Amino acid sequence: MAARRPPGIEEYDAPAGGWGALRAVAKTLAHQQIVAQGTTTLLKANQPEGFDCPGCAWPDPKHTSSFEFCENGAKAITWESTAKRVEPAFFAEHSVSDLWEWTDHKLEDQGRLTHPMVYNKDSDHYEPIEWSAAFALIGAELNKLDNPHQAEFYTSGRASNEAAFLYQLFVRAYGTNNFPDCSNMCHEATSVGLPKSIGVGKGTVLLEDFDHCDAIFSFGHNPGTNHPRMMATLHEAARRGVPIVVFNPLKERALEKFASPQNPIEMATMSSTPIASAYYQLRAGGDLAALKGLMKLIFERDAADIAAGGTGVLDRAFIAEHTVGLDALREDVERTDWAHITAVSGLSKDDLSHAVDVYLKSERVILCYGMGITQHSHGTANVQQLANFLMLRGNIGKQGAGICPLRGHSNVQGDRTVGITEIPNDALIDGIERAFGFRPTQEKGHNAVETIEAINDGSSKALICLGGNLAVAISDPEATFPGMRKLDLAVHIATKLNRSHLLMAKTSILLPCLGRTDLDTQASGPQSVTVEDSMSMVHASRGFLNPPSDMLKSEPVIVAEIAKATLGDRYGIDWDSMVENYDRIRDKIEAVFPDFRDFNRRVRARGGFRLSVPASERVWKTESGRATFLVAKGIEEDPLLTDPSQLILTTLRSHDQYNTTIYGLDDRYRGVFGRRDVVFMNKDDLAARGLSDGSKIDVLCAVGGAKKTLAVRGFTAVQYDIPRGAIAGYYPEMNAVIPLDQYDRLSGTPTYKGTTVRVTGSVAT
Ligand SMILES: Nc1nc2c(c(=O)[nH]1)N[C@H]1C(S)=C(S)[C@@H](COP(=O)(O)OP(=O)(O)OC[C@H]3O[C@@H](n4cnc5c(=O)[nH]c(N)nc54)[C@H](O)[C@@H]3O)O[C@H]1N2
Ligand SMILES: Nc1nc2c(c(=O)[nH]1)N[C@H]1C(S)=C(S)[C@@H](COP(=O)(O)OP(=O)(O)OC[C@H]3O[C@@H](n4cnc5c(=O)[nH]c(N)nc54)[C@H](O)[C@@H]3O)O[C@H]1N2
Ligand SMILES: [Mo]
Repeated sequence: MAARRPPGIEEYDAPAGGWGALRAVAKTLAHQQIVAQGTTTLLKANQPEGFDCPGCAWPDPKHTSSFEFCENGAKAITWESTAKRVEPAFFAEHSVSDLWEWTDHKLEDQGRLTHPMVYNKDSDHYEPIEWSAAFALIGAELNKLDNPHQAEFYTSGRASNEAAFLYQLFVRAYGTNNFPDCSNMCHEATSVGLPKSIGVGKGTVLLEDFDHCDAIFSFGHNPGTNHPRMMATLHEAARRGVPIVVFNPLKERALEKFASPQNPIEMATMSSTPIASAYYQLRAGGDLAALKGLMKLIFERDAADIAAGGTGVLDRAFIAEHTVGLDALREDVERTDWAHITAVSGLSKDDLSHAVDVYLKSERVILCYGMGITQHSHGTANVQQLANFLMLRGNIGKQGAGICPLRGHSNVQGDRTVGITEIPNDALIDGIERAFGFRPTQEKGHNAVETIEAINDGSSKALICLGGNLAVAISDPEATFPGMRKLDLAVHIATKLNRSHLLMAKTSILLPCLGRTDLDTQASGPQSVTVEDSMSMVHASRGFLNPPSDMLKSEPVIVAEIAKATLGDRYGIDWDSMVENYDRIRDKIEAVFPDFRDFNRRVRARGGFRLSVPASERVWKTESGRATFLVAKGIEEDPLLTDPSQLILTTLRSHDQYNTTIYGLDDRYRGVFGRRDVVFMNKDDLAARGLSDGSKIDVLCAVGGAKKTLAVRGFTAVQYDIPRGAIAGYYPEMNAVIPLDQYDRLSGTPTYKGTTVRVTGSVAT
């Protein structure tokens, strides 16, 4: 008889996609009470005249995908276009202290915010405020600060290019580069790492490249849940016989087998397509070791081939013409011994050798990666070793090959492109001076972690958030929450209520805004915004639903009004004119960033246009003018090598969530239903601690300088197919064990996928 599993834990054998996905879409529509309108809404997503799906940043072939079948896109859209509302009566009924006790899921599930609100500390309630009064209050508070560096301006990656551009203009005119950004918690390792390797911090492939590749390598991303439209591409490649080699500690269902809802035969026969041709379950944090192992084997094979009279397996012509640094890389890799590689990666030399067979057999290789690579103390090094691996065989800048970071938020890449950065380069500062006649400061500003540190030590006193849920997304709530409660000013521009809005500053203001799906009408008529996808394609997005309330303003308008209230007519910037017609914002974007030449015309073409990615043409904007092989510090410092009682914690998104937005409590493909308080563990790691499937456990942080041990207590251990030495739990719950001071020193990215912890039987009562 099969052992009894903990409550809510089941085996789930069905493929990803298929009927399960269609059933989930229907359920989602019903839950948001929008059955009739919902289907038309879904049909407009990613169509030429429609809006950009806020679900993910994967491109669409000429914007013609049959998107209505994408389960998690449907969740993202219906969550925003819900019929539920959070009106002033809601806030009159519930005090902030009461709301604090609600779950994150329940807070957001109340629906769309409809009115600007201000916190009244005497009553402990949010109360309505006129827009004009709210803007005046924000301006007055910002102008009260001793200097502009005492304010922090956060951006979450949903913001359109137009909103983000106005926002950075406002903040730079105000006088600081304090731009904490969701990207600091996400692909910063890409933005910092790749420019040094290949001269650009973005991916080099286009969707068409997948039609020409001979192999796909996939590191640390879960497309069935997080980039669902990518499944169409992987499904097609797999059916074409392209090997797909996966490195991931967890057997993610969609990477194993996928039934395409658009394939009538798979749907009718309930069959599916295997996706991964080989699946390597490396230990969390083992990528650097695995990559060094792969490269070590490539050098070995190269030497052997040459000794046997061949010409070697490296792309010598590419290396000679386009790169520098090969010898240093070779030395580093040769110095790294196999015992360390296998211990840290959790993979055998044979495993790695099979992967190298596939790599060497393929002329054109695409490498895709996600958060499993970037959210580590060595995230930047990881990214650079991925680039090395590709460059050894000339797999960058040729058709069917390249590096493909899976971006997170649907416009996180665009926000960076139009100036959201705490480290502005000369081109950006010069561009602003050219277009607006003032020269902003170039002094480095704060990233996300530095922002929290500055708020905690009292040196920052104001926080403005253009979307997002910073307090919950960042590590260590015990350090973050009290700091935020000491602020003088907190302003949140948001669509839905979340926990960050309940950390009350002396003055707290909540400003409701239009979302992607809403019709945005300004003086010149209905407006479109623009976004940039993972492949640097820029295209227009136009909402068409009646906004949830007449009171809502668009993000560009809100930013412009805050700017006017704060700056008056400083530098003569004509904010009103720009928001009357967003074409005028785009003209200014073009004036600052020459790459957007002819922006308004080109963005009106079907499918939009691509921003230049010089590395795709083998033009290298690096210091040496060449692609650069970079050496990463060794792997011997892995904590498990010195203390086997420790474990590496990685954190995951469930299938029913969008970052801190929790749509529901199921994680269907991993067999978890109705709960999130679980930790996935290997059978032997459980046994070694006298624990078993279903034991109540505590997860205790084993690193960092926090005075008190950070912990998550009373969670349920779930025996799971995960390598020894690694455990996994859900984001954001697990942020409670991740100290603020654990991050990649090069990119500032927190160690969300590699925090050293201990697990014990629970002492929670
Ligand atoms: N539906 C939905 N879509 C989303 C999001 C969402 O929350 N929900 N979030 C959006 C955002 S902002 C982002 S950044 C992306 C995130 O998309 P992903 O990068 O896919 O996100 P994660 O769930 O964090 O985990 C990635 C994968 O990394 C694996 N992994 C964990 N640790 C390691 C490791 O050390 N090495 C390797 N090789 N693999 C590891 C995990 O098992 C998991 O499969 O998705 C975007 N799209
Ligand atoms: N442990 C752990 N922590 C992580 C991660 C992890 O993998 N593990 N991932 C990190 C990553 S990759 C990211 S990107 C961050 C995400 O961090 P954030 O981007 O800050 O978080 P979200 O959960 O995406 O933000 C959700 C909120 O955005 C608001 N919102 C939604 N749509 C709109 C809109 O159109 N306009 C405006 N103004 N507001 C809107 C809503 O109020 C909603 O409550 O979290 C990071 N934190
Ligand atoms: Mo992200």
